[in-house]
Amino acid sequence: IMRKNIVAGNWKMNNDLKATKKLVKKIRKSLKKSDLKDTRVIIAPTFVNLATAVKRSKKSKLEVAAQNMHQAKNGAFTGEVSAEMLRSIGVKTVILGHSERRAYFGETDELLAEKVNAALANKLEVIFCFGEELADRKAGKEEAVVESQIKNALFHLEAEAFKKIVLAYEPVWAIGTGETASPEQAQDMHAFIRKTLADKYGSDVANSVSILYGGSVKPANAKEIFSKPDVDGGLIGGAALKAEDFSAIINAF
Ligand code: G2H
Repeated sequence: IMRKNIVAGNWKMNNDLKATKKLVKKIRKSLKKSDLKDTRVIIAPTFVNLATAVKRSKKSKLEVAAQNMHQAKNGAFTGEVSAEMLRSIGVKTVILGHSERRAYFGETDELLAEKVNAALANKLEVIFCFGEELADRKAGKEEAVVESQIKNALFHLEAEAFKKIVLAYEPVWAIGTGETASPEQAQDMHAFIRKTLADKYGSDVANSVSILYGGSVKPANAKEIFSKPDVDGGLIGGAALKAEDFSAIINAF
């Protein structure tokens, strides 16, 4: 398999400047000690601390991503940040479509398609998040929901674009709730996602895209989840805020 394992920490709205510096330092230290050849490690601090995080991760394995961005090139969009701005401070990856963006900030598949286009046009890699809600799963509609989220936001792209796309399956019912999808539930959905990709773009593309699982991943469950063949890593929220937990998860591969 040619795809990479990825562990990405989504810090959400946590860590001020001082805490950012401290956590970056601790993560760098623990990365030095661990022997990770094939795992990419990414952190996503808040916008205000991105430049600091980029500077302080130089000459290390640690990569820095943004949690969001605006779809427009520039202009009268008070409070927003563009792909070009991220790029200009050395950010190479952006998380798009997180369920919190969808739920609290009204992000739709259509908007996300525009954001994906803007990110790719600026040579940013996209970690694209999606996942069903509890009611969808109870109704047996989880695959249909996930399929439509992926199709609506990504299937206008050429196959080539998937070199810059990482998928993150995050069942909403497992986010920050302490509830995790079972490794089997994650594997089943990841296999379905890969098949959906293969049907549209062929198996080479499908097999080269990393699919991360997100939702209450912690040191205690990471190993079993990551051991599944179609799970290529995790998007970690709460457990990414503690260097010890984050590095335990990284080393679960
Ligand atoms: C899902 C995840 C990170 P947590 O939001 O994106 O957060 O691990 O806290 O469930």
